[in-house]
Amino acid sequence: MTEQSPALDNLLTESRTFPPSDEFAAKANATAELYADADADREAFWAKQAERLHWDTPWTSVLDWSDAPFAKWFVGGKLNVAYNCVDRHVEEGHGDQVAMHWVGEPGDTRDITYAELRGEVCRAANALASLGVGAHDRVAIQLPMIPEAIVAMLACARIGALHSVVFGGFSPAALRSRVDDAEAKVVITSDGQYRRGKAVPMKAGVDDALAGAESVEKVVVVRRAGDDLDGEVAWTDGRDVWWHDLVDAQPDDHTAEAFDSEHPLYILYTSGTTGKPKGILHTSGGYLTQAAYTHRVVFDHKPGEDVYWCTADIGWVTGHSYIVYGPLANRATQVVYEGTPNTPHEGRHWEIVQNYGVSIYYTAPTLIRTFMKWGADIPGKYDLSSLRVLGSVGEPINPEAWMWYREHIGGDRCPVVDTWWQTETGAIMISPLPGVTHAKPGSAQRPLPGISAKVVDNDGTEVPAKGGGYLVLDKPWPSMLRGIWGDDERYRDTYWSRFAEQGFYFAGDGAKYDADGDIWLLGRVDDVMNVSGHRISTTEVESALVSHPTVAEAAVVGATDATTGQGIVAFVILRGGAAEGGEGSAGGEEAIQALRAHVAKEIGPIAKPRQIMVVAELPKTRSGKIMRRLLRDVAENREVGDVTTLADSSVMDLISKGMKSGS
Ligand code: 6R9
Repeated sequence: MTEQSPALDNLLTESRTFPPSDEFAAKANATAELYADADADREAFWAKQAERLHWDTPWTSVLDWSDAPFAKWFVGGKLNVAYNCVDRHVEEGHGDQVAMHWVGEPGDTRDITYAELRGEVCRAANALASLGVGAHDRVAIQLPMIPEAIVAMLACARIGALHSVVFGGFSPAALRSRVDDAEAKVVITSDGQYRRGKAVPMKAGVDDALAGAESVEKVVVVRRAGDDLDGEVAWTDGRDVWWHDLVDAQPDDHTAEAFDSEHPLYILYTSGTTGKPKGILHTSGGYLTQAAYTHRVVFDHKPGEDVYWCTADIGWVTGHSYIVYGPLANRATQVVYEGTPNTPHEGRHWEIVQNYGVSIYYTAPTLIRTFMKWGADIPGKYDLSSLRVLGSVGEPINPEAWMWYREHIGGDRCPVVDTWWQTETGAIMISPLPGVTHAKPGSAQRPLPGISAKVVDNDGTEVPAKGGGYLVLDKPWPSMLRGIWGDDERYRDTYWSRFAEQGFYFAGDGAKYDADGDIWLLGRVDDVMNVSGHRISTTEVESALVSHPTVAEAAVVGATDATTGQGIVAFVILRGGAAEGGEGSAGGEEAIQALRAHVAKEIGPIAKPRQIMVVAELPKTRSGKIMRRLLRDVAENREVGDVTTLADSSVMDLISKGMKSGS
């Protein structure tokens, strides 16, 4: 973070707006009155949202903030999170409703009803209890996107144990550091997983990770890849147990104990670009309240009518809040897909939307830009008329990608909701409300009813309309993190020290207001470049590049520059056909000059990239965030740093090679 004035040049000039149709607005879950209700009495507003859940014991007060920044919500209340997500719906007569249309990558499928899910979760809860897992114990889960992953999470919640889900593709070292930090007693994994049409081992990596891990007593192994794997699955007798041997034999009833509203629910480690990963801690009542509320109003979800699909992995917070807790608390019927979007073909997602009649689709900008790269003719081959709401999360969405999404996926009729939130916030914080908001491509717009956020300058003073600065959350919210596992000091330091005087939560994102007071997210504050004293966000230059017809995706970094402080270096992927220049080639000097001129025209000459590299892939984490830190290493001719959290670590080799030989 630089110490200079955070006033960002107001570079974007997006003026298109998309009001909701009367028909959508008439039936929408959200109404404009929600904002007024929440403003009139925030706590009463949140109490009303919490009342949609089943509480065994009612709370005595809504919020206790006396020990800030450690919040307590729905103080004294007791509930069981898994009961709320599963049993409740069965008891209310919806046992036969499909909870999950699961689609495996190789084409196998399973439909699981709420009654079946209850049986599975109860068996798994009994199984964990039989291994000696009880309330407050930690269970690490590293699984592919299979039903057992969701069942395992709910089984933990049911018995009051904390889950710590680790991405299926994370390295043994990453798994080990998370297991050690949380002192996990049990690890749940699978023999293997399907990835791009191939069965690849998983248990082998877990074995490597766990060598000498003292806290781990048992490893439970789901058989997923079976005979498709080459060779036997190594087994540690006494420690390892097959899921089917352990779980299938258990009774399918289990009495769910009610836990305190502040009982810990899970730990989720943020990818931690540097240093030790942070174990973000979430608790029960407030978290479930906000996950369910946001899922209902932001996606306009109607139980029994909609088919909902969030394409995230459960290893990411989006999978926790918008595959597991929010949708299940709201009795959703959802699609859960195991595989990659281009296996076996680039129309896989649209084929699934068509087959299951998906009506709500929630994904990340990186995937939308990938779809753009593949071309609009691919979704054009499928019937997407069932869709009615589209969501985006994870990064700022470029107006160009937003428009493409609305037009080619949403048929120009579906509202697009750009949802800003973080692992730490637990649930959506800033987003349009479909049926209410006049949407603007590229803007997350306003804090949700019940949520308060501001854009402030270095001193914590709110900036005026059209001003830029830092995004802060100035009031506690129900699903906020309750700390960093085992490190209260780091919690205070990281989030609460920057604006300690004002008591603001520092989100680490740059943002600005437009003339209407709507919020535009500009990426992490360390993604803000300083070129000759002008603060230019990487997002804005990326958006300008992506708005050029030849560019599918762009990543921009600031590289140290002797004259300008920082110089803008862009890495671009060209759209199908335009990419003929090939990996590392200049993609044609003329084409590059045209792109530089285009950025100058869109933003101003100051934003013209010093250098543009045409590449085939960009380095991304598994949640789809571009790791600009690595691109900065390349741009500054340094040894490329730690690549362990990349989805595909070979990408960096290709880019570095191209940089040396190319442009
Ligand atoms: C849910 C999730 C959090 C960071 C956050 C911000 C970026 C997420 C965004 C967005 C602009 C959006 N981010 N959603 N930026 N517009 N709609 O992504 O959690 O993995 O913890 O990342 O992601 O920079 O600070 P997490």
